[in-house]
Amino acid sequence: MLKPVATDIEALKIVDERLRWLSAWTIHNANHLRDNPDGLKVGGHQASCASMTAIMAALYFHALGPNDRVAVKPHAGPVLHAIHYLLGSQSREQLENFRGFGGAQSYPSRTKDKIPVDFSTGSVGLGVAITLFASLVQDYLTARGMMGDVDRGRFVALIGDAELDEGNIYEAIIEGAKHDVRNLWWIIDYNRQSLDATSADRMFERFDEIFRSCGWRIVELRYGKRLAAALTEHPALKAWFEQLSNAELSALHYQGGAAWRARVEGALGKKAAAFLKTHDDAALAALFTDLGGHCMETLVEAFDAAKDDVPTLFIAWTIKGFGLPFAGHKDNHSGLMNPTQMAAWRKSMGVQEGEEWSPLGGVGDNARTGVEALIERSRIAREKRNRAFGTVGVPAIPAPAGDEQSTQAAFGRILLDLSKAGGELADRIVTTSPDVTVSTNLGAWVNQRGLFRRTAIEDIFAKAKIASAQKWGANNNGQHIELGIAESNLFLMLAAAGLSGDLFGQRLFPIGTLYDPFIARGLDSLNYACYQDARFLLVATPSGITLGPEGGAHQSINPPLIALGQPGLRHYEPAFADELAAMMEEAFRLIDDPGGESIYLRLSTRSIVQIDRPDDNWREGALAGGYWLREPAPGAEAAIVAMGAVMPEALAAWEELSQDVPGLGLLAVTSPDLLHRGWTSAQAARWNGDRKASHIEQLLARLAPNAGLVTLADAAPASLSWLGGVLGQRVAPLGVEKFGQTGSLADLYAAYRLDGDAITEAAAEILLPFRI
Ligand SMILES: Cc1ncc(C[n+]2csc(CCOP(=O)(O)OP(=O)(O)O)c2C)c(N)n1
Ligand SMILES: [Mg+2]
Repeated sequence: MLKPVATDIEALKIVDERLRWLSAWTIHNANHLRDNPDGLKVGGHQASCASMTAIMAALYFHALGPNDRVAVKPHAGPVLHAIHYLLGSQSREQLENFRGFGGAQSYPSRTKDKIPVDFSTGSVGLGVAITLFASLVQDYLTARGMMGDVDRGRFVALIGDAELDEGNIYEAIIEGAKHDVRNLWWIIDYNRQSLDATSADRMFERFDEIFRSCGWRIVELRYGKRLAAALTEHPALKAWFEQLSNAELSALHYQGGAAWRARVEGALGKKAAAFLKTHDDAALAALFTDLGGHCMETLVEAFDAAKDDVPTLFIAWTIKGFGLPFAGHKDNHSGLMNPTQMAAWRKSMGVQEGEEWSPLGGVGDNARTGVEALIERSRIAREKRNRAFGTVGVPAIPAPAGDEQSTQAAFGRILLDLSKAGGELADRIVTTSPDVTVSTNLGAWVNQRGLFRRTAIEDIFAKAKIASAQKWGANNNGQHIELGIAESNLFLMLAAAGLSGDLFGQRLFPIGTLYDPFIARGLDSLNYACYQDARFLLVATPSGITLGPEGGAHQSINPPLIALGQPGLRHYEPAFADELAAMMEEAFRLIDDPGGESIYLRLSTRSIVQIDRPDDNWREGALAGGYWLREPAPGAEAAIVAMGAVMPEALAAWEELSQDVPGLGLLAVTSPDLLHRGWTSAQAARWNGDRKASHIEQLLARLAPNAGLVTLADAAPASLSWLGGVLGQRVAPLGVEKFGQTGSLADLYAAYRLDGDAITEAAAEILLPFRI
């Protein structure tokens, strides 16, 4: 029977036990009790959950305030659900459907879970780092007067120790140190086990040094109160205990009291006799498992003592699978308790069969009042302020004037014009770039709006009157957040700023710039940002072999294919400045729209002659993914289909070939991504009775059913070659399939078959098809 509740600590211990049980039961139910028609493993991580129930109880039922935000280690998701179940904000139905369709998700998900999830997690390391950037966004909003002190909170990451192998964590803390980031608690569940094995001993001694040198406070919670007292009393025992390797410790935790006894006896002999005499095997096991991360007094004390804003790394020693039969076993990561083991545990808690879901099952009457009071207080303490945020009007964005322009230069001009015009949108834009601010044409915007630093930094060059185009003083009113060269950080910054509406009740319009090929460097972080529906504008420039002399290492090939497969991110690739202006206007609307998405603009440094437009009819098509730049004759035999910076080659080839191919059309594709999505969703809708044709179907239906398409992109040809599948028309795809190299555009376009000759040959290929 559980003891009556004397203090909050006792109540917290009961909550800890309840969380351990409910998380394990949720996983057990999904794996052993629920129907499993597919016979597939359902899974769940009982050991990883048990490892941190005490830490999470101490946080959610004691330490967290209403503004604090938490990223929970992915495989502790069931504990978060159990917490909300106790708080009354999660239903039994959702728990029963854990890992089922529409049920509680395996890993905390902002968009799919029904409970409030501050940050989605799943790909280890990313949930940790986003908390740092969220704290930076909080500082930004506060400095700019968009947020009051009363709404500020702390950002907490609950981290598996093996997550610390992810390099993105170190990129983040380096960036955080530069920005003097604060209000972070990162809590390591130091169970010394990963998925495959026990973790390396030697490295752990170094992690604290790394963090310390980035300005963090380290709080090590190694021992619980009882174990600390016993080891202080027996220095020889302490010395022996502390030299045990991670693997030895884990093995002993698994083996239990008798094994501890044998090892202590073997190591210390007579010196340990008195100690061993006063502890039976069960007492020995209980004592040696009294690690800091399982000791409520230790946790509560540590959290209470760290209430200032210094970023703090807690290293909480724990046992993976604490309290479960496979505690400490190196293979326990996906270990599941069997029905017999679960039944024995249930009985030991005094829970009747059939009462397994009872939130406070087995908690005696005396204790119950105190626990219920604690839960109620925690519920109120966590109740969030209303963070509703409205929409921001997006003004029309005119195209910058100029007969010849590159899309990259036009991007800089548009931002500069927006800045000069002022208004709410301009004030809510925040730009960021991983050390390519100047080379992606953000310089003029930054000159206008300034760099953001919490503490002002003087522009020494300007003060010394040294001529420079970049006049970048930094202060707490600046709107550009400078990042070092770490693309993963760029995407995490965009993710955090792109969630500012939900997190802080203030919509920001984050714009991040980088070179197109280096998207790949931060790809999982970009996916992570999209996964949790953060909203931002990603401007990738320069792109393709059109970069010319700078060479192959900087020439991107496959980002349009990445975008084609990336949910939550809309790819636009303009050829002309007026298209770009329309796309930026649309991008801001999509960021602001609850049903919108993020946008990726693929731009170029190639200056091209702009097009004379008789009217605005192109605009709607350009925003939908494509439009006829040169109308085909009805039932035409062929069309050139081109995207982005190679449009001059397409236009020239169209002029030339039109003489021989009557009615030849030129289709400007502005978004293969949107065209593809429209095509597949129209097919799906037709089966639900909506007989509309998609945009690309309508465009291509203007041509003959057996017409041929020459597609042209400064990118992987597969970006456009799929267009042949829409109506079954033949395709000759031109694009880049080998790594780029240095050279003039004429040389490169000839070598990579993007020039007029290649287009003519491709046209011949479709008009005089090769027969096998
Ligand atoms: C980027 C990424 N790689 C691999 C995985 C698969 N994975 C999930 S948990 C895990 C090990 C976790 O160990 P640790 O962080 O120590 O957590 P514990 O379960 O011990 O608490 C791995 C490799 C993942 N989720 N994300
Ligand atoms: Mg671990």
